[in-house]
Amino acid sequence: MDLCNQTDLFSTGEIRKTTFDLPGAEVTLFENFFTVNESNRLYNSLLKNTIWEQDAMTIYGKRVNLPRLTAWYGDTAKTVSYANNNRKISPWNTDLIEIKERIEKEVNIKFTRCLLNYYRDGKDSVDWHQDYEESQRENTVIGSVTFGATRPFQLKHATRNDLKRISIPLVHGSLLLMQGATQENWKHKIPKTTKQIQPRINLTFRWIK
Ligand SMILES: O=C(O)CCC(=O)C(=O)O
Ligand SMILES: [Mn+2]
Repeated sequence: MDLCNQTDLFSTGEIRKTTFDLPGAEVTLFENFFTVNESNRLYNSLLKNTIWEQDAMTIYGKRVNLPRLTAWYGDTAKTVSYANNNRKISPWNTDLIEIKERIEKEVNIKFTRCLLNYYRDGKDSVDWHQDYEESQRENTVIGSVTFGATRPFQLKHATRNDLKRISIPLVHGSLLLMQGATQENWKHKIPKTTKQIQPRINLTFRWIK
């Protein structure tokens, strides 16, 4: 499937870098980080080859399915605690290694984990949250890659309501880097939409011991 035919939008093939001026955060967007051809290939391959799971969380004592499918990949066969579930980590595959190594050229870190999210339609979403455990949010890096439909990525300050929220459209083939104190100070979400939209795959590369 061809997800995006906007070849003339970035016809030079150049990466477009945007830095956001948010107090206590370092957020940078790279559009066209992957070319349209690479993005179409990786979307189709990840969709087919990822071991997608329906995870659940407990809210007021009730088990509730997450509104998206997820998968954990990474360096080890250890389990991680995420949304109250102990999930197995699958070993990196060639697609993930290709993506990971491209991001690692931009940041001085070797990622150990990747969480993949599959948003099947506009009803799938992720609510306000901060990445990493609270005690481990200082000076972190998240490399977030999008393939498929564009969804708005919203950011709001965790404690200050005098600061405006921002919304960053994450397009096919984009990389969003969140670094420094971003996870300590800001929350993020992907809202639901009633619009008819195509599916979207998001990958967040993380450094977790
Ligand atoms: O889908 C996205 O862009 C964000 C996903 C996310 O925030 C997460 O998995 O922690
Ligand atoms: Mn997140």
